Amino acid sequence: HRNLSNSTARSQQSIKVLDKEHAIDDYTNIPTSINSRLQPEPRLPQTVSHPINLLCNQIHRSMPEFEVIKPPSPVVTVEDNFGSLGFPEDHPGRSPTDTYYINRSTCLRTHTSTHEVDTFSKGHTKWLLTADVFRRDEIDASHYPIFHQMEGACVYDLSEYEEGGRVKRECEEMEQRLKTSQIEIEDNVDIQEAGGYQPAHEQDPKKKVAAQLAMRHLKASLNNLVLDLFSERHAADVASEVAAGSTAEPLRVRWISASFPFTSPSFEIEVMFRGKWLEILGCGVVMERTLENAKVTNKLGWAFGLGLERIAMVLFQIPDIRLFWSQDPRFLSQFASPKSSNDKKEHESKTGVSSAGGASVPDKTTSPSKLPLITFKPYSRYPPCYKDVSFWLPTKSSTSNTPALHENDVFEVIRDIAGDLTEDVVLIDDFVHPKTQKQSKCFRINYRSMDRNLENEEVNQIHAKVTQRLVDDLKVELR
Ligand code: FA5
Ligand code: MG
Repeated sequence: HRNLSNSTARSQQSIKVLDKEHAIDDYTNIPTSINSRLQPEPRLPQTVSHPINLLCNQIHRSMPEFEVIKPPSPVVTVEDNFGSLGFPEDHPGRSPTDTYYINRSTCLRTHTSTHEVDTFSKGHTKWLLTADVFRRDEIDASHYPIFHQMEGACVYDLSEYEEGGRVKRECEEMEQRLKTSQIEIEDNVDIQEAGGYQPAHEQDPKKKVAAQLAMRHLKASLNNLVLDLFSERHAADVASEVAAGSTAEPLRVRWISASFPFTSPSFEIEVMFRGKWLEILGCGVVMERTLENAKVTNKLGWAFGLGLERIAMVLFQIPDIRLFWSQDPRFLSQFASPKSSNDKKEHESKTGVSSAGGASVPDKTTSPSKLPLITFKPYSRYPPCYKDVSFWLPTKSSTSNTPALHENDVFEVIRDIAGDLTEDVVLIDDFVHPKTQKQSKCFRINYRSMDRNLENEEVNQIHAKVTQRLVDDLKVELR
């Protein structure tokens, strides 16, 4: 079921990824649009004043005891990405509909957890690692095929979990700070629903107590990180809500139960953003099996994986994930100055001089080691251009029980051709013909550039290419 939408690679035996030739097989599915954007190291976290860079720096400052690990290449073994973390063979994340495979044994990392076993096995016990990750996924304002995660993990000796030990002391300190915080963090998670404590912990009473304390330490640590990142933003939003006519909504944060093959219990944190819950991270108590794979014994701890774009979207009020890749100075310049935009406004009204246009105002009050309270101001929204495509799905072969077509395959074709010109894609109609049993789907594509106006003629040409490729590669029958 190879859906290799890369015609150059299809006629060859190998594919070149980051200057290295790799044999291809029936799993190979890396399109040119992704391959051409691979970097040995992720670029955005290193770009000074880029919102991802500002956010990373703040997290590093907020967690000073954590050692910062350099990101390895995004090309990883399937074993490191899934196997060593305990993903079962039939886990949906492993499917080529969800993951970019170079071949059956090599893929692009789908998360930074890929490097957990290796980092622990090198002896690191408290660390942060930021990298670009890659997923075949839906197309909308909060999903992008390349995004950035920061993995964080820490393990302590079992003895440190004992009564009077450092873990409990740290929990109490962190919880004290949370008590006085303005942000209310909802947490009604049922531990059993979150996977409970793994059997290895349950059997040994000492380990069970340690695992319970690790969970408490994890929650206090991440809630403190949430405070460090969002409390100023929250205070500003509350203040502007008090001022008449503002629509800013004070921050809402909640914990929910989750499931990962390498942590138990497992959780996710969501933040209310523009009327919807937005998932910003996954985390949990590290399973003993993961640590054993890293040859770490007599230690226990927790790990998390942050979705950096999602957090930056909430923090800076960035409405669309595509903007992180924009080269438009109207985007980048808004983050370039150490002055916050609120200060800027004040400056303008006092002096009558506008500091817009990227010119930075010398700043004496704000220390450069503080996260600037910037609210992104959308410079302009160009009109959307909606195009529908309706087709009959290829009929399922009687020998296979896999669906004839996965939605991610459709999204990939659209992304490969239209790139950042697609804002979102929605399935608007889906039905089975009562007589022929054939399945029909209709997708509505919203073509809109972040930076310029699209001419109807240009969109028509792109849409025609998308349609042709759906026919050629996915064997659909247009209606
Ligand atoms: C993971 O990737 C786990 N590795 C996280 C983890 C680490 C759990 C350590 C336990 C211990 P998840 O698939 O939920 O989990 O992704 C983590 C975050 O990445 C999400 O919460 C979300 O903020 C972000 N994310 C996921 N998919 C996308 C996407 N297509 N575009 C942008 N951000 C995304
Ligand atoms: Mg998730």
